[in-house]
Amino acid sequence: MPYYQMRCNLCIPERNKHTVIVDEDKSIIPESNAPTVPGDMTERGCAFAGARGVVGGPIVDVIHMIHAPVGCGYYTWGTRRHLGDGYNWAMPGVLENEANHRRHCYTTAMTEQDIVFGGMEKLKNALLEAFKINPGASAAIIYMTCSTALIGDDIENVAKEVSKIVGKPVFACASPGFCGVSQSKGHHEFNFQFYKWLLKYREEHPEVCLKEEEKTPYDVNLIGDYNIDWDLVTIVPLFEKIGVRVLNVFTGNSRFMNLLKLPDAKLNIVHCQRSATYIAELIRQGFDIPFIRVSLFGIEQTAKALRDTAEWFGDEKMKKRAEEVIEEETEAIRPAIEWYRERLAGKRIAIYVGAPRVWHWPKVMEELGMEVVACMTTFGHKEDYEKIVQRVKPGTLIIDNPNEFEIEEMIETCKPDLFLTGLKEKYLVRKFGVPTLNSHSYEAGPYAGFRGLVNFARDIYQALYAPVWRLAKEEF
Ligand code: CFM
Repeated sequence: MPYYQMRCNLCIPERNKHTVIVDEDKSIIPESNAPTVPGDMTERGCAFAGARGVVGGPIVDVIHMIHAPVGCGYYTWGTRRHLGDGYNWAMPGVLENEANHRRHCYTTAMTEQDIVFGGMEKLKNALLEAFKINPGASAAIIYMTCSTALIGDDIENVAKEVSKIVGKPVFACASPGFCGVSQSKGHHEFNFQFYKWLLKYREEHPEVCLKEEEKTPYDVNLIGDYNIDWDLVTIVPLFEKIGVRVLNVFTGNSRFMNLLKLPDAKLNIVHCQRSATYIAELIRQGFDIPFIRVSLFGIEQTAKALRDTAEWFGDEKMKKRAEEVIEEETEAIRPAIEWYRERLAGKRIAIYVGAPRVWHWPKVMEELGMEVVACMTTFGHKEDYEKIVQRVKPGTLIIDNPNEFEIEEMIETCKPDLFLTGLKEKYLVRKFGVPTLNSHSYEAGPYAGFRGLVNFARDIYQALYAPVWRLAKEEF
C-alpha cells in the first residue's frame, strides 16, 4: 500500500490516495486533479477564480467585466498582489500600485429577475457604461461564472456587438466555476479561449501583429509570470542583460494590445508551468514557436534559466554574457545570503501553495540551508507532483488538496519550524505556534530572481525569529 494513512482520514478513506510519503526511488505520487470528496472542506478556488483572478486579472488596461451575481465580484481586487502600473487612465490621484484593474470592480450584478429573463441586455449596457466611464480602456474581457453559464447567456455575441459599437476588442471568456475541479481549469479555459480568439482577431486585424521591421532575432515572451509584488523587476532585466528582448509577459503588468503580438516572438519562456504552458503549447503548434521551461526562484534555478535561454539561441556572445550576469548577480547577493543562511540553517519547512511554487522552492530552501519536510498543493496535476518528489528528500510528506484536519496532523507529525502558505491557513497554523509566510502574494517582495532571494530570505528570517513565537511557546 503505497499511500500514507493519516489518522484524521480513518473515517474518510477516499482521502488516502491523496497522501503519500516520498520513497527512496521516488516512484509514488498522490492522486491529483480529482474532484474533492463531498464533506471534505477543501481550500480550492473555482475555475472562474483561475480565469479572472490568476490569468486574466493581471492585464492592466482593460475592463474586466464579471457577468455574474455581485458575489463573484469578490475576485476583482485585493485577492492577489499581481501588481501593475497601468493606472494612467484611472481616476486622478490614484495611489501607486492601485492600478485600475485592481482598484475597480465591474460586474453586471445579476439578480434573480435577470437569471429568469436573461442578462445579455444588462451585460451590453454594463460594458457600454464601463467604456464610457473609462475612455482610456484598451479592451474589455467578459468573464462568465456559474449562474450566467447555466442560463446560457450568449456572451460572445454581446462581445461582438459591443466591440462594433466602441471600436475596441472585447474578449469573452466562459469560465463557470463548475467546469472543473479547481481554479486550474480556469487557467486552462482562459488560455485556450484567448488563443482561439486572438487567432481570429489577428486574421481580421492584421495591423495588430508585430511588423517585420519591428522584429528582432531575440524576441521572447515570458509566459506565466504575473508580477506578484513586482517580481518582474527582478526578472526582466536579467533577460535583457543577456541580450534578449522581452516582447510580452503573459500576463503580469501586460497591455492587451501587446498580448495580441504573442505569436510574433522567437521563443516562449514558461515560468508558471501550471497556468500557462497551455498557451505556449498552442503557439508552438500553431506558429512553430518553441518554448522552454524555467524556474526563476533561487540562485541555481535562475542561473539555469539564463543559461538555457542563451543555449537555445546558440549565440556565443549571449552565453558569455549569461555567465557574466550570473557571476555579477550572485556576487551582489552573496554576503546577504550567507548572513541569512547561517541563521536559517537546519530549519524545517512545510510548503503549501497552488502547485508550481511547491516545486520551484525546495531548491531555494536548500540554498538557504533549510530542509523541506512536507509539501502540499491546492490543484497540482501529475506533472507537478512528479517534479515535487524529484526535488525533495525521501520521507517528505506530500498531501494533495489538503483540508484543515490534514494540515493540523501534518504540523503534529512533521513539526515544521515555518509554514510557507497562504492566508486561509495562516491563523490555524499560527495557533500551533508555527510562523507562516504569505507565499502567494509575499510579505514584502519581489522574491523571484537573484535579488528577490534576499527579500525572501529576510522575510523567512523575520517570520522565524519574531519574538512572539518564543513568548507563545512559553505560555503553553
Ligand atoms: Fe502559477 Fe502563480 Fe502558482 Fe497559480 Fe495561484 Fe499564485 Fe500559486 Mo497563489 S499562477 S499556479 S493559481 S505560480 S495565485 S502566482 S501563488 S496558488 S503556486
